[in-house]
Amino acid sequence: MSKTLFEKICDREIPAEIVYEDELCVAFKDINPQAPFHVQLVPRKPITMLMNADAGDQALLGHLLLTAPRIAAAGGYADAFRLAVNNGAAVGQSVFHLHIHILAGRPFKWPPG
Ligand code: DGP
Repeated sequence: MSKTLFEKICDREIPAEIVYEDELCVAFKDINPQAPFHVQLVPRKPITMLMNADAGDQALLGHLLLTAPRIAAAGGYADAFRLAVNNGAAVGQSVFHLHIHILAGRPFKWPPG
């Protein structure tokens, strides 16, 4: 099966500004940032979307959620950041490899648009 775009970034086959990586995940700056700080945190495992994660991914998903705040803090945004996961094209998912948007550095509205 062909690699997803984000797998290629994880494997350094496509350039990206990687800000964090470990054995389970990679974080890199978004190519089209929607905030002064906009990083994608992706599991190395190419889960297409959150709906397709299963019980075997529990530790991985926990790891991602625990890692995201540390990435925000390393960027200087420990106190105020937003995490977002788009699940499905209808809500804006364009890359079908699970990713957590980490956004910070400007005011955010609620509810999101
Ligand atoms: P989503 O719409 O939720 O699937 O978010 C996909 C994000 O991925 C979007 O914010 C733009 C970003 N993105 C897409 N292609 C690339 C790329 O080649 N490099 C980087 N760094 N980010 C990308």
